Amino acid sequence: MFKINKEVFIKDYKRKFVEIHGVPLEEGSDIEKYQALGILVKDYVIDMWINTNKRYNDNKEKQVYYFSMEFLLGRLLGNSLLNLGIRDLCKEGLKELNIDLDKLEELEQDQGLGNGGLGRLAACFLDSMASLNIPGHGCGIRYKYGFFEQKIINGSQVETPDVWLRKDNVWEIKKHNKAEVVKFGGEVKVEYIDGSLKFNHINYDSVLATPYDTPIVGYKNDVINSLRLWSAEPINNEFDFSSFSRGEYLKAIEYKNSVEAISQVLYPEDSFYEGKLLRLKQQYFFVSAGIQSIIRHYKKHIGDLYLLNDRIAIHINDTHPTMAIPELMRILIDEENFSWDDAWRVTTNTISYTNHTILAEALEKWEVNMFKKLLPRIYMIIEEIDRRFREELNNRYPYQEEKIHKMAIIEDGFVKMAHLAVVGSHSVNGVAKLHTEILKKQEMSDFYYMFPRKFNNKTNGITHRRWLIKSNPELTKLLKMTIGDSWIKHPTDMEAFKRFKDDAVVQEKLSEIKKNNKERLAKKIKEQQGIIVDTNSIFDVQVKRIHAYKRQTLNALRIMGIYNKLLGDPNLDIPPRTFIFGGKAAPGYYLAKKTIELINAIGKKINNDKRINDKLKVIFMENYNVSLAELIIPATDLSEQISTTTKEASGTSNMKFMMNGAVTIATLDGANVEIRDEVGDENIIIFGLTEKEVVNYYRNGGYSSWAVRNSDNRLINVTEQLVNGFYDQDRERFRIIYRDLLDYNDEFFVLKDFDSYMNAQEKVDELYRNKAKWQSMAAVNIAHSGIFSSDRTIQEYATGIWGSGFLYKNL
Ligand code: 26Q
Repeated sequence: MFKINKEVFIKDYKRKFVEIHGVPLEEGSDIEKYQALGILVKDYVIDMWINTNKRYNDNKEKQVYYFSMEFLLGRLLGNSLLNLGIRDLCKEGLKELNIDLDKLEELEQDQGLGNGGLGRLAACFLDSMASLNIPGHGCGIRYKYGFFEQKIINGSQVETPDVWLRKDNVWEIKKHNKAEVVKFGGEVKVEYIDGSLKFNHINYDSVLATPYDTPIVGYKNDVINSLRLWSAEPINNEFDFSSFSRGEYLKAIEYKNSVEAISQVLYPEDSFYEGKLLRLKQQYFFVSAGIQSIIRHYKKHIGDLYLLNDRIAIHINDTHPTMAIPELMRILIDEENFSWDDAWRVTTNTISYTNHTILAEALEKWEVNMFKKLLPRIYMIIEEIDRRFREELNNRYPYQEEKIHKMAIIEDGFVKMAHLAVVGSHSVNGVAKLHTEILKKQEMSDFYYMFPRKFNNKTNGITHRRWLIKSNPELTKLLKMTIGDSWIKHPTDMEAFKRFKDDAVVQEKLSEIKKNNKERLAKKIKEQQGIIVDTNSIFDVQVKRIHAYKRQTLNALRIMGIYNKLLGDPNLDIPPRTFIFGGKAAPGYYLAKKTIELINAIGKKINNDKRINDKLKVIFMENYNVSLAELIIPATDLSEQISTTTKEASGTSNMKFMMNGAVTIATLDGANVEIRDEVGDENIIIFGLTEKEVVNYYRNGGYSSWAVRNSDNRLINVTEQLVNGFYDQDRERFRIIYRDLLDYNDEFFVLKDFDSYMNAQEKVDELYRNKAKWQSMAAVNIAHSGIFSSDRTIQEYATGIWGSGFLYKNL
């Protein structure tokens, strides 16, 4: 294991500081101190990084490549130090130099190259692969601008660009010599040479893909894996002088801009697909660069491409990287002279696919004409995959035209990426039990009946190193004191903590820790918004992307309902609550943006209403991101997981909250089901429509949101308050929410679940009043959270899908 002592660290740090800044440490600014520390850590890591790669090559271990359009890493300094096992030592060393490590860590910009759950999952997986000694690397795009920053101005979301590279990124290394060329456009000339067809791609435009590698540090095991992110550059980084001489100066600049546009910005939509050409370019750009570099490395170190799937696994994070399938086919056939059948065998056995959503509006399909023009050779290959697949379907289901249309890859002028991903891979997994069942029995049932053995479940997880050890040091200490530290390597050992659930001393300690974490958050709220919140109140939190299916509106109507009740009876005896929201709306998602406005309007009214004696406070935290999550989650008493049943594939914040001792109020959706199974009905509060009821309504109708509203006075009041000037003089401001709930019959059953949700919240009040009961629930949640470590998830992927994590020396 990496070893260093404090004295050496201090010496190294001082030298590094002077070396890069050219001034004495005492004269340096905090940001310079942060940079010096980051660069020093990277120095420490470099030899291990080289050794790790050498070992992988020498032992010919099976390599996993995790392809994802998004990696939501957050900050790296603290977690790298933690995983190297030197964080405490550095903290002490820096203290001797009068430097506060926590403060330096907070200066790091979040690396926010992702939208939400899917991108953060990729980041947790990288941490777990490295920590479990699994040779697994990320492959993605180095967006110049990550996920936008959110400002709240007059209660509305305003987007500003995330200029995360303004200061140097100390973690990445640019690898000029590992650049790849990616080809767009042009035509394919087919020739018949020596008895076989040759495909010649001509007149294409070239783009240079240059990789930047970031070290992913394993937990105290000397393993350093890589995250490789590709940046798009013009082939000739200088201006093309031949263009100048022809007087085509503007063309040269246009070319440069159009190339750089490819890795310019992350698309901020997370559940709504739009068939934009630039998005398609992004997808092929990083997939092609990634596959080419994998094959180049493979040929150099291993050689026999017919054994590719024994030595490497390629995983695609949702359908966004599905072009890995035709791209690998292209290289094997066009460049390595494979027969179609051999190429298909190797490709399908190499690639595996995870589905993260069943929302119809999120399914990717690309217009054939656009696709063909941008990627003519890739399109030809997909056409051939489709032709052969249809042949198979014809044999299996003769004369069942409708079924064949439904299942085909190219249909109605579109390429359906999910169909390509299922047909071209050997494994298809969902991200929680219920989600996988829905995929098998409903959304993908035709495919499931055809390829039953491809389908499997891998319930999501989160890295306990970031989401517990790093973000909640006091709870970590309590766990170590009570049950030792074996859980750090074996998270399910946390179950031993259950023994202490009714221990008065431990309960007292749990409540003290929660209180301290709430104070930390309260301080931030005061700084951000100037609002003082009561840390004895229930911190009731819903943080996630703003989306109709996640039902922030249900939460908002609930708060309006409680407020009305309090106005009717100001002496009503209820525990005070602080409602905390956070999350970004896609810039083009009007209803979601209005939801943010509504929450802020409710806050403005309630927070300033003296009549209710500060019993309620509503806070919308600006710019929710990974770092803010690390602050909010440990301070939460009540975790809101209230999506319409069947809509949330898994959810992962639900796991982070329970691991930090929050109690969950939830519908039986996504991984909430498994959380309930773990902690038992007594330790979670479940409400709302069941899966069967929801499916029944969607299939057979029978729901009238007007009827539900008219039968409940609370609902009549709160819906009217949306449009009668109660929360804003402008009565039209929230009209769209009103109409969505009533005139459009409330697609996500907000009104239907209102009563059950209100009752569940009353139960929360009752439970919270009983301090012992509440802390015992918290303890049980913590104790059962180990199973939701992404170490467990990755172990399952490795053994069940990738066949990695053991040596291939003897092959
Ligand atoms: C697709 C095409 C064009 C533009 C954007 C997109 C796009 C981008 C991001 C579509 C979807 C996403 C992200 C989806 C996502 O985050 N899904 C979440 O994945 C989590 C990890 O599995 C689950 O826990 C959540 O339930 C699921 O919503």
